[in-house]
Amino acid sequence: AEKCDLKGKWKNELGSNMTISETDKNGYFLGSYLTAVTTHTNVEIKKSPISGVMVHSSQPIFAFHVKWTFSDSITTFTGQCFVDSSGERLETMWLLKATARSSDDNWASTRVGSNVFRRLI
Ligand code: B9F
Repeated sequence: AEKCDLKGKWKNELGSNMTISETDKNGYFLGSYLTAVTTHTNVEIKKSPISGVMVHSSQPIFAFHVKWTFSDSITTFTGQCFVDSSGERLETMWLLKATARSSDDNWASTRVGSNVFRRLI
């Protein structure tokens, strides 16, 4: 299979966009994320910073987190880059932790899901 490179611009099935920078020699990278969706009303979506790490290989695994700048919440993503005839694809799963008002409310503060990203040319 062809090599998968995390660096560049990606879009997922929700329409969210992210840009990932060059990874350093240890696999660490930075980036920015613009989500297409939020369930918050009356908040302006802003670009939010990404920090992550990948394991160098032809179809690399990776993990990164997004610290949302417009809400008190963090999403972590883990996934793998695959290459097929239609190009590179990031298959991910995510956990979104919102700030709970109290420990009693904490049970409801984590969401889980999956996203597939395609490279933007
Ligand atoms: O909407 C989220 C949020 C957190 C606290 C108030 C609003 C922030 C944006 C999350 C975007 C997610 C999706 N976008 C994407 O590309 S990250 C995983 C998905 N992939 C409402 C209250 C608590 C959570 C939502 Fe909130």
